[in-house]
Amino acid sequence: MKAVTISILMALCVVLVLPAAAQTGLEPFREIITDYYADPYQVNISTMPPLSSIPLDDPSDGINWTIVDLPKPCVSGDGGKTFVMVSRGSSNNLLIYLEGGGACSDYITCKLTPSVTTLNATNCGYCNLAFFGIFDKANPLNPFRNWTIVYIPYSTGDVHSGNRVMKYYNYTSNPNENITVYHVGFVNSVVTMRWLANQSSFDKIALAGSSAGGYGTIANFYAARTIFNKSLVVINDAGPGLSSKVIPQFMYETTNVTWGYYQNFPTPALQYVKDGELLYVVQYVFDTFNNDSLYCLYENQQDYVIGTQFLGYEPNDFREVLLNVTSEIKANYPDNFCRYLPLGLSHTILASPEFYTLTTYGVPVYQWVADLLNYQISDVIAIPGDLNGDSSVNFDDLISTLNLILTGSYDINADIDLNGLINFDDLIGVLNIILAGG
Ligand SMILES: [Ca+2]
Ligand SMILES: [Ca+2]
Repeated sequence: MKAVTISILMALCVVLVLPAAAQTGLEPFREIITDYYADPYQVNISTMPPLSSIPLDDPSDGINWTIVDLPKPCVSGDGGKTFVMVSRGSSNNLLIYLEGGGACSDYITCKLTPSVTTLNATNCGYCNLAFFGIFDKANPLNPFRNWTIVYIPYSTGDVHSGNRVMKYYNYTSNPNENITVYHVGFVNSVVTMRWLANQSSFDKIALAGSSAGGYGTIANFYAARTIFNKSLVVINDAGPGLSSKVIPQFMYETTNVTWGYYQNFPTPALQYVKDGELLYVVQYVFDTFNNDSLYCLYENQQDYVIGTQFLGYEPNDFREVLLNVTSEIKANYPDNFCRYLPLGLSHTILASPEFYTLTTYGVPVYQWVADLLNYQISDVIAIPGDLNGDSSVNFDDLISTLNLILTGSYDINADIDLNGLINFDDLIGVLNIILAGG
């Protein structure tokens, strides 16, 4: 399956080194239809129902969603109507969740996976999809059990950041084939947040998102902090805010133009971007609001979907960039920025059952999140070969690896070659780490 993916990506790259496809984009195969789609702060929200009219959701029987339509000009990526889902909780706390689901910035990437630009909603929205992980309200371990949860579906291909309408032409065969995409995720999310802020003053506010929704937390952090006018906790689930250096569709220069997100940030915010890495922008929010909010990232260090499929890195090269960028932000804002970085090729966790089972060095993910909501932050970063979490790789870890082999057990921190099993190769791998200085 990996080989297939890589060959698809290689095919894309071959196509994209055609002379017309300069690094700045695919002009003339891209056309801006509407430069700035809508000012989300001017959209009339008075047609939306009062939050208090939405039934209180009893958590004991699981989550029950209520659909709330977003007013025009909010639209899905194909121009159709769009909505949010609400589960109203008994506490006065609010979680806003940004759904994931890929990204696109040209004909190929938008057309090949229609779900990127189309809301695939059943008559109950996503109610039959979103009930694992943080949406499993029946689970007593769920830190959001009694919270009001607002789920913002994703179909705009723009990681919830955009405010632009684009037309993309088929540059591989028939240029008369084209697709129009409403990259207006930022309009939808800001309208949703304005509606909520207009309802009530909440005690605690959290903004979270998975994958594309994780990237979306970067684009919406400043807006959320401004609209609610109070501190908040942001949990970015596997949307590390890094850009590709080799895949033209997902380079910073490309997405900034096709989604037009630069229009949605205050001008000084994007001056924080370094080397095309958007994650640095969270520092602007810390600086602007006296470090009163938290921004924390969950991400697998070799996340195959983000690191390899979208950004084009070898897994361990992605790991290096991820650690470099996040360590710099951590050094700058030790009390506001934190990370939970397991080893492995996996992707998201917030909407998965693994939210309750994955543990790194004795810290379960759900506990790490629960602590964040109480403004207690911690960095949990797995080190290859360090099985006991003492931040060094030494003889104890070698013995532990040997024990794993003898008992047929598994620990990803000992799986040096990430092949899903612990064997002699990993023992040599741990030994080499020790010999290299631990
Ligand atoms: Ca150790
Ligand atoms: Ca192995």
